[in-house]
Amino acid sequence: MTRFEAAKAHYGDYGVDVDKALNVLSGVRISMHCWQGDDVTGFENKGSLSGGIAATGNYPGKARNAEELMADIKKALSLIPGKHKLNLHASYAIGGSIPDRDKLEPKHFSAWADFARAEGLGLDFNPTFFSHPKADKGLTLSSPDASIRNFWIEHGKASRRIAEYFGKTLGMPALNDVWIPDGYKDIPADRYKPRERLKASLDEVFSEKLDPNYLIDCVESKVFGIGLESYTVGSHEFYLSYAAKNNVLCLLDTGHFHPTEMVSDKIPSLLLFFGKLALHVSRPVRWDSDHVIIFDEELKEIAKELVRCNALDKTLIGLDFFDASINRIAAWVTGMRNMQKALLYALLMPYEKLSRFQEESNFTEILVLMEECKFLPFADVWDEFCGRNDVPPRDAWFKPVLEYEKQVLSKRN
Ligand code: RNT
Ligand code: ZN
Repeated sequence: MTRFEAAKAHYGDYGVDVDKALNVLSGVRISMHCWQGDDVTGFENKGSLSGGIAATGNYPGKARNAEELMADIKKALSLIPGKHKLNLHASYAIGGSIPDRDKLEPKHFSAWADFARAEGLGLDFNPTFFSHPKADKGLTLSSPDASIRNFWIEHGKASRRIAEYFGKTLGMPALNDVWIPDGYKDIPADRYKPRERLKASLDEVFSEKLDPNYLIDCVESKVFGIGLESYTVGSHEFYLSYAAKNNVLCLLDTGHFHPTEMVSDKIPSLLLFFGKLALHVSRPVRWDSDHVIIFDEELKEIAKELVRCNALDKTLIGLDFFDASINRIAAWVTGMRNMQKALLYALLMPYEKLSRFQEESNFTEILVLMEECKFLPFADVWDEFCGRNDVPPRDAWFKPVLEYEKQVLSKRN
């Protein structure tokens, strides 16, 4: 009997169908964010990262252009089981004469569409409302200056068209995620007007009717940014209300809430009121919202909610972290595999039994069974999943990354 067969029998004792779990996991596409590959630099070369976010560290070998970024993405994906999506930012347009962001068009991203098609990937998109001279006051869609606001409104509209194009050309809907940095470092004199302006700007951004079969719109909230600590225009209440009233999604970035707030707990509530759910899975550490995701309690809890709410088909799972202090390909692979591990862990839990216990108020049984589940032979099922998908099991994926670092990354400077 192999370790996998033994594990399967062990799970079987608890009524868990391991093959079914593996099949379900095979169908889950996770959107891997391109920006871990180059510390959110993008291809415009207009200056440093701004907008209340920061990538710290200077690990050698970051991608300097589209060719290198694509090669690194391919390397990472070759070590991650399954088929996925790639999440792009507007600052990653490719070509000779790229216009300013208000004038971007689908054609400036056709090289990415070709790449995605060749690699069997879906695409998602993000307008880039930061790292730009017109965002240097930390205000974009909520700016009191109408010309600044209009520039960013045009950028928002352009981005929706690009996302719709991705959806159409790849035959898989693309998420367009509006996140803006807008906020104030110190206590504002007026919290109302910036939000009033943001609301009106968003109405304009979303005014063009595009095909919902290919484009999924969402807005992403945040609690604070670096240098913008006292007030965020696009707060959670603001966007949750906006999304509910305007038929767009409210994306939950798991790094964007107060440290004791559980994002997992928000999932069922949103699912009851929205047809779909959009996530940026990240890991908050003190002031930073973007550490590489690890296999921790909250990640497992998020995965459990997605599984037991039967929401895997309606959730757009994207990752959002950027660590510049470690090998960037290892960061991607660790995060993507951890998201999948958490989903597998969740898929291997005996929910029917646990939920019946809850309905019958058998709380002792729940405690005992949940604790036992933590010791079931999960790792053997994970190794089987890697094997079935032709990628290295355990930490065997790391050797090829080191080899690539030696052969390719170390030659960049
Ligand atoms: C910032 C938001 C946003 C960005 C990316 C790069 O706090 O999470 O999603 O991380 O757009
Ligand atoms: Zn995010």
